[in-house]
Amino acid sequence: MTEPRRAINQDVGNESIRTGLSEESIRLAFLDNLFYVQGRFLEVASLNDKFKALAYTVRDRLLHRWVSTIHTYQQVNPRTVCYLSAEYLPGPFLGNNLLTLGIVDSTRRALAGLGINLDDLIEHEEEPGLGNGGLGRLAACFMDSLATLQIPAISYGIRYEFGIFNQVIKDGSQIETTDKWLRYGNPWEVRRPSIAYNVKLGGYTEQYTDDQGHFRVRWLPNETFHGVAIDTPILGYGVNTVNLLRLWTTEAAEAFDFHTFNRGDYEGAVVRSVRSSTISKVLYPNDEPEIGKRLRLLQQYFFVTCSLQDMLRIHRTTGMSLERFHEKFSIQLNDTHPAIAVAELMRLLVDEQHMEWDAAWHITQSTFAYTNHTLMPEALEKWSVPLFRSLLPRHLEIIYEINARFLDEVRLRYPFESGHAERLSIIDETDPRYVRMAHLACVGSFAINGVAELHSRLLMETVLRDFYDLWPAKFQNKTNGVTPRHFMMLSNPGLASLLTETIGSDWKNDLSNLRALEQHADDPTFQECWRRVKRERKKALASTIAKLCSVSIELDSLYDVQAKRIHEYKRQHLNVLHIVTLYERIKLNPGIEITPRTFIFGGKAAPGYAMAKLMIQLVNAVGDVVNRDHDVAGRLKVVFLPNFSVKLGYGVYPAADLSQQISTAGKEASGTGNMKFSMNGALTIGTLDGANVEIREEVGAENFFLFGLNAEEVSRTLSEGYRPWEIYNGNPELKSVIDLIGCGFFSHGDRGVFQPLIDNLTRNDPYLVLADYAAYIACQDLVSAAYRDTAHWTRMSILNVARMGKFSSDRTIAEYCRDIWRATPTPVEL
Ligand code: NBG
Repeated sequence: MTEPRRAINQDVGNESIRTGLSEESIRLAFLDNLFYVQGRFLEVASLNDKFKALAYTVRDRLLHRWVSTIHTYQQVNPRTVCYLSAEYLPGPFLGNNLLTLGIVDSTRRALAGLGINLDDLIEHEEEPGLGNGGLGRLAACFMDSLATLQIPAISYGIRYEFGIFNQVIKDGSQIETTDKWLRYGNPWEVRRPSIAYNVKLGGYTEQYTDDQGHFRVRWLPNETFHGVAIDTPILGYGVNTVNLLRLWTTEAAEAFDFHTFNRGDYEGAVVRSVRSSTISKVLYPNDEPEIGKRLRLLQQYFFVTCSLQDMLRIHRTTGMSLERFHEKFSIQLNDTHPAIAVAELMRLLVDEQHMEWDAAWHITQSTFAYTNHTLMPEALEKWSVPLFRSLLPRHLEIIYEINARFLDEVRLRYPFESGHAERLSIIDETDPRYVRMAHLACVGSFAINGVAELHSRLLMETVLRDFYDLWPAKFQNKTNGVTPRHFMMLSNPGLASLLTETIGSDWKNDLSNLRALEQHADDPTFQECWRRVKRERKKALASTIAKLCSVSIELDSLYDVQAKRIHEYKRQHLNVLHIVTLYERIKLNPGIEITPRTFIFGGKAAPGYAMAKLMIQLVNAVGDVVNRDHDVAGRLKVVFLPNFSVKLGYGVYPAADLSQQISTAGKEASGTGNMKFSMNGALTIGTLDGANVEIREEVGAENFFLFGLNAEEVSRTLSEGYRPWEIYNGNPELKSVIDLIGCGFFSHGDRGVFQPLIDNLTRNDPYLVLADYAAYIACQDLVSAAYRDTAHWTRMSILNVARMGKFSSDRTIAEYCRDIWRATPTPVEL
């Protein structure tokens, strides 16, 4: 048996094995944790035991930096950013924490000495799927950048027991299964039972006069439970700053009701405790929110009140007066999910801290800033007034009061126009009435931003136009970014070392330094290395695909990838129309010269979104026929990667040759996958939508495949009475493609399966798939031709990477700090 040595006070040379970074310290710490935490010795340890022992070993090193961070903050009392987000998608932690600590190699050697392969342990980790897509992943990139830029920050959210569902593909269709990410425990988190807050629900309010004769309101809820903090340390790259991801979980305030219990109603006694513990149970799997789900409003209120109470507690420890709350904290609302915070902070200040309304409102309006992430009208959250009143009666009163004062201001501003008050009101006065969360967020915030230039402009011109007219100075743009640590260094180590060998390592903390690559873009030797890196990643993805989809793909084919949530506006069906177009061309003309392509799809459909699920079925149905057809063998393959996740993404982005960013112009707020692909040397085929516009500006029009209507043309086309039926009839190639799908060719002769999709495209087509079809096909033909000129393609690929500096989330966070949060770096010494 391998003898573990006791850790505490155990030194190796002059290192403690709890904190040391040398190979020997890590090896001993690993054995120690395996024995004393997992209760195992090496010979009988399972893969999970080893993974956990290593995770604890790494976490020890994080905790050490965490304590130093807290000490520093206690001394300096810095301004702190609080990010409120209902979703986080951090990906697996092990690989990233090793990278940020700079101990990948020493750990690899330490484990190798024990006969363990580090990659097996990294691969074993299940990621927390606490988000749906771009919004949650953006929050995770921001955490990485905040810590790396040494900005004091707390990210608040919900620790869902079940995250985003697992997607299984059965007979070509999506089946959802439960995500049990906590099944084997989560070694990264630290539960804080002493950091817990009361959460009230329902009931009614009561007015009273206090001892000093002040008018007050109290809320008498009919239910109370607890939110408990569960913390995960987030270490910055190359620095000692450890920020906090603080997620709340529910607990019944009393384990069960003893009164009921003593009456002999044992079951009734536990019911209440069961009910409240369901609040943080499960993530809503819609990437655009749906209206009116009671549990969802509960979740939002739950995490918001715990977070605000926590900030008030921290604020008290600083000794600052309550009036200076907004000097200590800047709170960012990640979309409208946490917008109830505006009313909740007012309630805490006015009802519980007995502050005057005006003073409280000043603090509230100086604290919050709001980021909008979508223009889709159906995604603008609203809650029916009756539902709202039944759960949060006091908040409804507060919102009415905020609204009354706000509308007085509006009427003063527009004395002769009544329409403004109605349009701006926080309450939508239809029957039943609704609380408009975006309006609450706008009124309660000092800054409002979109996530890409085009999106911010469209916000000001359309959805939030009246607010923009009223308060133009509140509006800003903050173009999204992604972290190069996760999406280059961690996921594409081969590329990272090539970059470092070629231009030094300064790019890791300042991505604009990648510009230095430009001078190598035409160098044949460098190009050769570049292609070798890409080929390695393509090979790795091919083996993943072989494993997950049982399809073998050609390494030399063009990997044409679309990985993102499945949605009509993202237009995965446009992609499919192109595939079928190529397929038909080959069938009609078997000798035709075609650039071999592998079409790779990934992404989940919301379980209740029938059309999106049908799109998945279509991809698989087409793949099923194409992949078996000998006429196209070696030229076309179509695969759908099941259960796309951050972890799978790490394998996909670096392997892509072509990145599909083909949403209807004006619909995709920003996109962030577009950045991850381009940063890894994929070229983009895309519309002028979201951040595509800026990516194209940066990499150069000649290194980007642009097609399709722009946002203005899209709205003009729709307003002039769009007739997709005429386009279908006017384009023989398109007609034949749609007819091939419609006649059951891809569905074993069943004409019914895809009919809803075809009807939608030919009769309605709200996302202008047919309007953009011809331009898309022509552009894809250019892509095919370009891919055959290897040297030129490689040059474009290099230039894409060289010019992606703007899209580091470090740049985004630096802008938020400068223009919104007024936060500055606070370095931490060990
Ligand atoms: C998404 C947008 C994306 C954007 C991310 C991050 C929502 C509500 N919005 O385009 O669809 O990149 O937010 O900003 O999830």
